[in-house]
Amino acid sequence: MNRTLSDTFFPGSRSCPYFRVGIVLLALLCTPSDLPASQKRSGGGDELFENGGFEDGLNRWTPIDGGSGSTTIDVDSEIKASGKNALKLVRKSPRLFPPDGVEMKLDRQGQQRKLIIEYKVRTDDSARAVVSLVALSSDGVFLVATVDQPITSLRKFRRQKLSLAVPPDTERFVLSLAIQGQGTVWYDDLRLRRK
Ligand SMILES: [Ca+2]
Repeated sequence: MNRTLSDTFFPGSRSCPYFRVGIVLLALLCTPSDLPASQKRSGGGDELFENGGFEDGLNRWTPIDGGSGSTTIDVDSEIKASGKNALKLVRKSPRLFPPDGVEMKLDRQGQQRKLIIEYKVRTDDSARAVVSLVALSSDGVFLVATVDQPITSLRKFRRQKLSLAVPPDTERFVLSLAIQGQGTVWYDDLRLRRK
């Protein structure tokens, strides 16, 4: 069962009929409540996550529901891409599912048709880093999701990019930073760009 579910998480298996099932399961983990009143913006159409660099600890990030119960979620002031902190996820379970991590709920800002998420990630041991972005309607119905390639064996921070074509009736998004397998994953420098 785990093997089947884990396969659905690979973007390479988008043609697999189970992929959508995996995404729906992911969306079911995302609740549309407790949305922030606003997100901090920068100029030029760019939009920054508030606390996307974890300089303010875990503020605005919440644990993903339904995890393995084997993961410690904290900030790391020793290993980071920039600033004084990065997010550090330490997972003991070697199983891939259920994934652990944190998520942030974001209101849609304007009528952009595409969102680009940029982040930096580092991994250790056999842990896998998986980032996903889910679009939800105003009543919390799952619309679409994009999932980045699982990242492993990355001893230095690397910049990654993930984009999402935004359906017209999107009201909000859920961004998830997850860990699967045993080991450590660090995330830092998250940015959101609109197109
Ligand atoms: Ca940082």
